[in-house]
Amino acid sequence: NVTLTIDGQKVTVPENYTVLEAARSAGINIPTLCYLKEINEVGACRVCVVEVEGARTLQASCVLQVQDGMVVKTNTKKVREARKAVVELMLSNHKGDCTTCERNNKCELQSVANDLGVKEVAFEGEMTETYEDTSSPSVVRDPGKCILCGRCVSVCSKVQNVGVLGFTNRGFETIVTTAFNKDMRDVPCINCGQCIAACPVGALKEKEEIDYVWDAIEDPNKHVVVQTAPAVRAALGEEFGLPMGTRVTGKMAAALRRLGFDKVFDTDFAADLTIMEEGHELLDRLENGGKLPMITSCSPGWIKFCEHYYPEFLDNLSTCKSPHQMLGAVVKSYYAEKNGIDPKDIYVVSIMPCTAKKFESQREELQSTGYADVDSVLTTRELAKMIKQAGIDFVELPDEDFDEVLGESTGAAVIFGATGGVMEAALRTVAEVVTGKELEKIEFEQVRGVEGIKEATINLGDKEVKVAVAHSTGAASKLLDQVKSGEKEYHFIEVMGCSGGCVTGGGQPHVTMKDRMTKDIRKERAKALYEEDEAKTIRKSHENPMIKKIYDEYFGKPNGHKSHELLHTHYVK
Ligand code: HC0
Ligand code: SF4
Repeated sequence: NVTLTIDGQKVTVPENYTVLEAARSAGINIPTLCYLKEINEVGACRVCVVEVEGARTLQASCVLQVQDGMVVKTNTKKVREARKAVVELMLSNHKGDCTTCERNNKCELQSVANDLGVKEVAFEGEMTETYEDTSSPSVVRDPGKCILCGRCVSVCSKVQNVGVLGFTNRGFETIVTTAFNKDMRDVPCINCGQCIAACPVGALKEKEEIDYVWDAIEDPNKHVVVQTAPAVRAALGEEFGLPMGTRVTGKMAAALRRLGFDKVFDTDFAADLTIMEEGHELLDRLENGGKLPMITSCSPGWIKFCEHYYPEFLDNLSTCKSPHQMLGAVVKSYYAEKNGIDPKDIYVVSIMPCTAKKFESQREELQSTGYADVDSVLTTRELAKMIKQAGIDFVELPDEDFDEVLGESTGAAVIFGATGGVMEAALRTVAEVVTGKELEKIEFEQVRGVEGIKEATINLGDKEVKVAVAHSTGAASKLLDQVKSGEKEYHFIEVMGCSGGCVTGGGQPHVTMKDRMTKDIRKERAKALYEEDEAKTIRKSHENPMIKKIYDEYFGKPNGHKSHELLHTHYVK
C-alpha cells in the first residue's frame, strides 16, 4: 500500500492505483471525460488535471500513478481554471443543440461544464463539419458532436477486436471516423453499439425506430405485438431514477399495455423454446458426429463478427435463430392461425438491450412466413422515451403479467441476459434429457460471473462435456484462436457479443461516470436476473407448460420439420 495526501487528507491505497482512483476512494470527485476504466486511460482531454507538489506542470490524474508521500491538490484556482479552459475549448467546437440532443441531461460534457461553472462559450472561426451518418441500421454517427476522447475507438478495437473507428487527419482537422470516411454501412462494423455506450456525448446513438412503432399502434388495421428481452427488465428502471439492479418486470408489462400494444409477450418464452431446439441440436451433434464445438447463435453482434472475421467457424454455429426472431416467427404462424389473424396485419416489436438486433431483424433470411419475423426493434432507451412521451408515471405503475401463451417463461430463460446464462439454461435441460433424472442442483456456478472466458467440464450421465463461455467479441477471438490452434477443445461454447452479456448491451441506459467508477454494471444488472430466476417456480425450459403445449399442438418435436422451417436459419460467408 501507498499513503499520499490529497487536499490535506491522508489516503492509503494499493500501489497500482492512479491519483484519480485514490481521490475517488477518499470521496473526492475529479471530473473526467476521456477516461474509461481499463479501456481508455490516456490522459488526453486533461479535464482531470491536479497539482502535485514538486511538479512544474499540472498532471492528468487518470494516468498518474500514486507514490508514497505524494502531495496532491485537486481544487486550487489554477486547477479549476485549467479544467474550465479545457471544457470551454471543447464547447467552442461543439454543435450546441443540447435541448434537442439525444444525450440531453445524460451528457458527460454537459454535466462537467455545469459542475465547473462554465457560463460562456466563445464561438469563433471554423467548426468541425456536422452531419449524421444514418447508413447503418444500428448506429448513427455525428462528428460535429465528437469531443475526440477516443473512448469509442478504444472499445471497438480493444474490447471488441473490431477496430472500424479511428482518428484521421491532424490538428484541428482531426475527426473520429471509419477508414476513408466510409459510411458505417460499408465497413465491417458488427452493430454491437458498444461505441454508443462508451460515448460521453451525443456523437454516437442508435438508429431510432420509435415513430414507426407509434404509427403501427395508431393504425387500426395492425395487430401490434410486443416482446421484451430478458435484460431489459434489469435496467429499464434506471431511466426512471431507480437504482441499478432493480427488477421492473411487472411495471414494464404494465407500461407496454398502457402504450397501446395489443399483446404483451416475453422473449423469455422463446428463450425456453431456443433451449429445446438448441439443446436437442447439441445432443444430435454429439451422438451423430456433427460439427463440434457447437457455438450459440443468439447474439447478432457475435454472428456478424463470426461472418466477417471467423468464417471458418460458421458451420459450428447453432442453426437456431435468436429467441426474439423465433418469437416473431411463432407470432406470425402459430399465433396468427390460432387467432384467425392474417400475418400481413401483424406488426411485431422487440424491446432489446441491443443495437445489433436492429440489423438482425432486417436480415432477409429471417422472414420465415414471407414477412419479416420482427418488424421493429427498440432499445431499452427508446422504450423509456416512449413511456416518457406517453406521460406514464413508470415508478407508480402496478406490477402486471405478460399475456398468455407466449408470455410464459422459466427461470432458465431470464438468465439468458447475463453472460453464461444461455449455457446454464441449456445444461439444465440437456442434463435431464440425457440422464432422465432430475438434477440435484440446477445452478451451474462455473459459468457465471464476469471473467472474460469461463470453462467447465460437465458430467452428463456417462459422457463428459467440455464447455466454455466468452463475452465480448474480443474474448471470443481469443477463445476461437485457441480452438483453431488445437490448444483447447470443447463440445459447446456460448458467445455473447458484449462484455457481461445482454445486460450491458449497446442499447441499455447510459451510466454516469460516478456509477462506472463505483460499480460493476455487469454484476449489478445480472443480479436482478438471477434473483428473478430464483423467484420462479419453474426454472427449467423443458418444464414450461406452454412450451409443452406448443410442441403438442404445433411443432411436434424439437428439430422437427416445422421447427426447421420457422425456428432455424443459415449464415452468410
Ligand atoms: Fe439477449 Fe436473447 S438473451 S440475445 O442477450 O439468446 O439482446 O436480454 O433478448 O433474442 O432471449 C439481447 C437479452 C435477448 C435473444 C433472448 C438470446
Ligand atoms: Fe465498433 Fe461495435 Fe461501434 Fe460497430 S457498433 S463501431 S463494431 S463498437
